[in-house]
Amino acid sequence: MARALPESHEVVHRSCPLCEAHCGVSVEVDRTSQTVVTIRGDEADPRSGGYLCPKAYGLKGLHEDPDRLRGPQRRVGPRGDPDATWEEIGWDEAFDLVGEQLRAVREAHGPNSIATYIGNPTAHDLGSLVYGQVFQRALGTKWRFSASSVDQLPKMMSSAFLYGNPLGFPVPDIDRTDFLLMLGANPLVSNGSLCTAPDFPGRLAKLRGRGGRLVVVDPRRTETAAIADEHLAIRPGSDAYFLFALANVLFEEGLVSLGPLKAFTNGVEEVQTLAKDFPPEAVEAATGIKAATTRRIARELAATERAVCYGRIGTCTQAFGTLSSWLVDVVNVLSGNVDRPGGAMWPRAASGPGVDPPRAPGPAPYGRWHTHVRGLPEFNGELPVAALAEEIDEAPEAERVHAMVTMAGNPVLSTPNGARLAKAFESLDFMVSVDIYRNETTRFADVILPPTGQLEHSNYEMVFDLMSVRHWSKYSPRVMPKPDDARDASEILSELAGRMAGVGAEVVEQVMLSSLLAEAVGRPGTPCPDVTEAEAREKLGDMPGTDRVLDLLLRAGPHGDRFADASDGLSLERVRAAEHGLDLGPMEPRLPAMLATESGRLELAPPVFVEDVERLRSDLAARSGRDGLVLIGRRNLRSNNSWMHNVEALAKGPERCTLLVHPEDAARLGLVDGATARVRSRVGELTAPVALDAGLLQGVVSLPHGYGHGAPGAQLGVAARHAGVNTNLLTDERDIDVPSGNGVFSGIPVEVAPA
Ligand SMILES: Nc1nc2c(c(=O)[nH]1)N[C@H]1C(S)=C(S)[C@@H](COP(=O)(O)OP(=O)(O)OC[C@H]3O[C@@H](n4cnc5c(=O)[nH]c(N)nc54)[C@H](O)[C@@H]3O)O[C@H]1N2
Ligand SMILES: Nc1nc2c(c(=O)[nH]1)N[C@H]1C(S)=C(S)[C@@H](COP(=O)(O)OP(=O)(O)OC[C@H]3O[C@@H](n4cnc5c(=O)[nH]c(N)nc54)[C@H](O)[C@@H]3O)O[C@H]1N2
Ligand code: SF4
Ligand SMILES: [Mo]
Repeated sequence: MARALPESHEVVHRSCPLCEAHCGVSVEVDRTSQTVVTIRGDEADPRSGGYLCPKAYGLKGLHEDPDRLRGPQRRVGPRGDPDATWEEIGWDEAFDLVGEQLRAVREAHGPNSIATYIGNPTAHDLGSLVYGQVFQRALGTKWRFSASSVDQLPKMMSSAFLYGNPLGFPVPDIDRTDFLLMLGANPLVSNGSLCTAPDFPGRLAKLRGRGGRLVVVDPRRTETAAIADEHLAIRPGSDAYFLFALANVLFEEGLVSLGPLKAFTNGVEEVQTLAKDFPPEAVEAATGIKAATTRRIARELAATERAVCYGRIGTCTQAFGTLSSWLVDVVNVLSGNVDRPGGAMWPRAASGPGVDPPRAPGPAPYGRWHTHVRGLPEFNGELPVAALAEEIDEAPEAERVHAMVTMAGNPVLSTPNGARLAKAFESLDFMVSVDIYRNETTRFADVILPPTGQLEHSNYEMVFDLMSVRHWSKYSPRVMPKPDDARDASEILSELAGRMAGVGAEVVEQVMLSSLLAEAVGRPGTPCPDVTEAEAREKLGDMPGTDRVLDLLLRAGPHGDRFADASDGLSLERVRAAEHGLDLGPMEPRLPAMLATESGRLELAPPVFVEDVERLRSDLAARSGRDGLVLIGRRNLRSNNSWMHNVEALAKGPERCTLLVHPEDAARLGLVDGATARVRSRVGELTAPVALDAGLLQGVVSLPHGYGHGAPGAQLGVAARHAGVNTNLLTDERDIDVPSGNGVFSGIPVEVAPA
């Protein structure tokens, strides 16, 4: 029921930037006091229809949080010294200091001695995304790290090698499918990942309502498993066996049917040969899933007209992350469920970076350089963060990382062996963090540069246009006034880029615009070959940075107006005018035109993946000898990785950082509900309160990530009172998914005992 809005109040509609769903929020603001009054779900948003999860309400607390940094800070005292103090400094002084120090390191040790780490919120912020790239280019370093290598890097590998684009993720068409086989995802809590589908729970209910089936494959009976038709409790890290077994059955029972893909797919016979080694009976002990069940699932996949297999973080952050991610695609291809409604499809991203039109065909961006210590391969321009600490504390002096830049990341809590990384940070010559908090990571910085908060600048969810289940476009306007003397991420990063390149921020802006224009207009192969750069510039006008970039991307994008006045295609103006967002229709088939592999074909059996199958095979034999406890992770509806823990409204309530233990394991270990357990792994040890969970597979324990607050030097008053422990004190930086180098969080061998 609409209530009358007080005269001084205004409602601004935007997207919630806190997870990939990007639900529409309506923020009511009192313009007299400039305060957030309420946050509601935007019922007119075509994407989310009013749905919100509890985190959205935390946007008010986040905006008001007194601990959120409002201006640059400089540490006084040695790095890592618990008694170090922090002083506020002006922006010019901060930029000068950072510029001087980074240039000094670069001059002394070369560009690769400066490492960057880009965290997850960057993906949810257009300014950080676009200008973060510009800044990294100005630094000139190849030692780039990001949260991708503790997340979806294996899926990017699969997309790059099979289809020719690391960001061309096949998206499960959950709105039209009748059979969803979901591995290693818990969207009832996470709200979905690599699949932007606001109100994921509602969409799953609809799937079941139309007679469709949901099968969840997870070591724990999760919130999602609980509403599924079937839950298969799989042993951690064994998905590749299960998926190979599905492929095996499809081949053996003559159920393979590629449909139109047959005309342009290579490697099917090779996959068939590989799958021969993994019949359901041979992998039953490793997966814990009965052979008969695996056979039935394979038949159901093949028999259901519209079916799709979807794997997420549980299939990526494990020892066989790349193989599992690849095999999800293999199963979809073999069962004829790629590129058709109800299967796995590719959206045409309204702001489509590098995907639409497809990039030029070529080899996957892989292994062009390697880390110094372990020789781990680069992928898509970045190195695996599991190797970051050793690149600082173990690499030869001439090669090592001397300075660190973090942007919207908290790797001390979110990457394997966080304790070692924290120690390594202490030994740096210089560190700067672009972040809104002084936390477990940024407390090691010499300077922290905080950008405006999400409500204080405009935004557009560019990355997630690439993985949405429908074509949507929504602009998020600035909700709250930009405080005096505050800087947006775009301003901070272009200023820093200018310092590194020895030019002014204005020049950085011009160079960036020119390079974006060169990709968009004026020559064959660009989306607007008949538009000249001068014409495009004139139409874009001279509005501030991020908005102009967005206008360009939207207009040149697949739904864009291509700079034609008569067109009703997208432009910033049009998207902005639709304050609740635009629905541009369902996904449509895009193959083979979208393929950008070297051969121009769908490469189902890339050599890097085929080679790794040997490791999988030898592990199958080794598995039978292992019977200890293994650790997995989980997420909570009121928690967001490591950084929403300072919002009281979300942090309060029962202890969430508990060690889940199966009751029978607990009895054997002498643990009871609420007791304190000591957990030990190769790299570390911690204690955590025990919570019994009969929904866990026996032999598996679970601890959430993102906790372990209360570090000296951090400024997180609320989080410190709900500190919890850092599960990444237990995860092992040596344990990686070999092809991608991705961190492993699932299946960590641990010993558990009463504390
Ligand atoms: N054991 C284990 N570890 C995991 C995972 C797991 O499942 N288990 N999950 C992994 C996954 S999927 C991810 S994505 C990573 C996340 O890893 P990270 O990206 O390293 O960590 P976050 O917790 O997302 O931290 C975000 C940081 O950004 C800051 N921040 C928030 N908003 C803004 C903003 O608007 N601008 C700027 N500049 N800074 C901002 C916060 O203060 C915080 O420092 O963690 C990974 N780590
Ligand atoms: N509330 C909330 N929402 C979030 C986040 C958050 O921190 N809190 N983080 C966001 C981020 S950055 C991401 S990447 C997404 C992730 O989104 P999801 O992929 O849905 O992540 P999780 O909820 O961690 O679910 C992963 C599931 O994998 C299971 N699992 C663990 N090991 C294995 C295994 O070996 N095999 C299989 N098959 N399953 C396994 C776990 O038990 C867990 O249920 O969530 C996003 N949404
Ligand atoms: S699911 Fe929650 S956190 Fe994610 S976008 Fe929607 S409201 Fe925000
Ligand atoms: Mo993530």
